[in-house]
Amino acid sequence: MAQTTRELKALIFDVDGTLAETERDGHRPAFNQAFADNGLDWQWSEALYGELLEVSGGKERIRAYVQQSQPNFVLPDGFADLADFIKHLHAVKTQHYKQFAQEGRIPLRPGVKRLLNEARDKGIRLAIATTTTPANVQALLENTLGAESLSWFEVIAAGDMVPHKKPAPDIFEYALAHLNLPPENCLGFEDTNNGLLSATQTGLKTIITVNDYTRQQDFSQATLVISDFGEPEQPFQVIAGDAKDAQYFDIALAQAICAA
Ligand code: XBP
Repeated sequence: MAQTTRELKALIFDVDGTLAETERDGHRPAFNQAFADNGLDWQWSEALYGELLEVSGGKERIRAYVQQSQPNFVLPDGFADLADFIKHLHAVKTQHYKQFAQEGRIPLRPGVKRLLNEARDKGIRLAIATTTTPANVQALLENTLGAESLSWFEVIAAGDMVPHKKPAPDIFEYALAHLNLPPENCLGFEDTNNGLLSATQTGLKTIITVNDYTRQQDFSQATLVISDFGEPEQPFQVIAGDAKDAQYFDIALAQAICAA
């Protein structure tokens, strides 16, 4: 069987916490607003939300919270069962998230726009592998990079497109299949241990950009752990791995990591 050359051909990005601080700036306040809209006194503090983030998927997160913290919850009238009510709550939450994105409340993280544009200039293909909903990805990209940016990504693998959410490998496998590329020609980008497990199970070398929710997590399987992608005038901090003296994450560094 021919040896696969480790030439970089595509970058596969997680969204929440990687492209933007969406958990802090978007999802958590959107969940709380949806709870209030539905007469629930549930308020997810930053600390509680940090714990709840162990559960991938907003609908799954709400269910885990009810089971763990709301033993006396009574299903409101008009809903067939808990799943039906959670689906309603999540749809309301998604509307609030989209509104926050439209209001410009969810900016991209440092270096993201620069890296995406450099990849496009150099013919490196782009994909997304995220647990959030396609609607949320569209709202974030449209309101930070413009409507045409959706076409930059050959595949936007998101949410319920796959049966098992992160840390299962399904969503990254879906992205690789639609790129029709082996993992050796791609790099994964994540911010959580769940996401790292998902990406690395497919064989992807994975770069972690940490944030306040994930800084203390186990990233021992990551190829490189950095504070963020950095900018020429705002160098990143290297937390683990070999950044080859780079001051910020660019395509040259990505190519060197892929080829190593
Ligand atoms: C992060 C998640 C998502 C978001 C909330 O996704 O686990 O569930 O927290 O979005 P990723 P939804 O890191 O894979 O981008 O409510 O739409 O699930």
